[in-house]
Amino acid sequence: QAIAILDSGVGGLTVVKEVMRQLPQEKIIYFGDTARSPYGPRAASEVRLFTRQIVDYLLQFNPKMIVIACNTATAVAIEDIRARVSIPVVGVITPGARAAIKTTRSGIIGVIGTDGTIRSQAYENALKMISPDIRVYSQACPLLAPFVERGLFHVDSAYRVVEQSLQPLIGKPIDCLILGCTHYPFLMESISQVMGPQVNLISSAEETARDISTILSQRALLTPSSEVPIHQFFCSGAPDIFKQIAQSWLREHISFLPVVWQVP
Ligand code: DGN
Repeated sequence: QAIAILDSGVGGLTVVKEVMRQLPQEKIIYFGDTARSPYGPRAASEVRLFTRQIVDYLLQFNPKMIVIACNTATAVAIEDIRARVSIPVVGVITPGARAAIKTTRSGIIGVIGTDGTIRSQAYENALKMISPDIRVYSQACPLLAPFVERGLFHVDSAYRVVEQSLQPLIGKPIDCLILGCTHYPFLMESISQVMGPQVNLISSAEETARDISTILSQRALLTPSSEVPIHQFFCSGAPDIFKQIAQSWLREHISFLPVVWQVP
């Protein structure tokens, strides 16, 4: 049985990479909703509907777990999905918040994400649930995910867009910055250059993969290490750019078969 992982596009591949590293024997079925990306500017009700449609599609593969590797969808749809399926559903916000709390010394944390994620205040709530005294500076960066979706992470214009987007956080007394969108680790170098070495960057991918591992092990659902998985990737839009980004990001030869699904 596979782990089903979904995102609005290529962002969830940052979580896939970490799952492959921590749990190399687990089979992954990935769905990137590239035809309807970005999710950030959409109404919460629409993101909930899209997430439900993707989960319904993925359920045909009888997965053992659903991972919502999209902060925007986690923020508004995770409870809805949990109520609809009987398998474990893992999101990326609680793991990201937990990783930031472990890292911060000052208790002052920055969060960047899509408009939808920042508007939902899901990170503030998750951070304050773990540690009520934490101070949070949030900033929506709506231009970044669409840039990544086009495969433009190393170009000069990407650096300039990152610089511009992060401007409101410069000079704020934060000691760590949560990359509250799974697309942002693709821009890690530029973000780190703009924020400087005193700010730790937190990607929720590592901590999310750890949660996946813990839950699978608690439920005796881990795949025996002798198995060699064949992963499957699906995207709803044009497959070429998705395939190109996935192969360069995952940097290993995987059996790769993107299938275009025309979303309703
Ligand atoms: N990767 C998604 C997230 O983590 O929020 C959404 C990016 C987007 O669709 N704009």
